[in-house]
Amino acid sequence: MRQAGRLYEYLLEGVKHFTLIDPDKTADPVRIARLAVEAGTDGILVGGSTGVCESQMAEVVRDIKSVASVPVILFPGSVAQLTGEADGVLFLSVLNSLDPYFIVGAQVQGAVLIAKRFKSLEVISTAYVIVGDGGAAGFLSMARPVPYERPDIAAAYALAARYIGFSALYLEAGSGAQRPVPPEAVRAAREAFPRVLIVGGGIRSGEAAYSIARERPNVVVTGTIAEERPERLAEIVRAVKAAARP
Ligand code: 1GP
Repeated sequence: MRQAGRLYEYLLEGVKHFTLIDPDKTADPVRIARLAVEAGTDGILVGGSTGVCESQMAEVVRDIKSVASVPVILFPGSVAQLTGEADGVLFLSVLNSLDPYFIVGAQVQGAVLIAKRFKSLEVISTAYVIVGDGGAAGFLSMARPVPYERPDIAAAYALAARYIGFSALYLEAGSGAQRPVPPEAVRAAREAFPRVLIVGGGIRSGEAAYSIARERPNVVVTGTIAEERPERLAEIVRAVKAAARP
């Protein structure tokens, strides 16, 4: 079930690099947004697992949009991270959570907010699957992560996401993960899921980004590196684009 929205069409084209900005971890979101756009990033995700409320999200997204020429998309860690200031929202369901709240409970609350207050947001229904380390996202959403060495299980989740009808699938190793999602798991998910595939968590080098982008997900996400080693961002973006060439 593809969405016809402009943002969704944009996500579907080729292999892109997106930068995650977590307002709780970033002292200066505008600086990171500028840096990311200069490095050639194709979009900005805004969100985090903890410590961000609606008014802060609205302000941060507005500030980022004032300097970024690329789409800005909400990546909410909770219902409190919704705002109408962004171009769209990854409407996440943590498919491998053990707690129904993270599969559908938060979504019921968020859906009403979007319908009543944030109608302009393009909603991208996204199966969020935690892999390996999982980081804070995995821990807080009570996920049972897909083991790093089991691409077959990643593929099973991808198939389930496809048959349920999600428009996107996000394979998440967790922000700051020791290891990213293995390319084998990305390949298996790519074969099973023909819509928008997003991969992120623990990508810290051009080499790692390249080996993931070779499997042709639609979006490769990095967050932490822009904070810790901003000089590496351009190399990572270049690697994603190089891998995307036929
Ligand atoms: C987290 O996938 C993103 O949701 C980015 O992770 O901060 O490790 O780059 P990193």
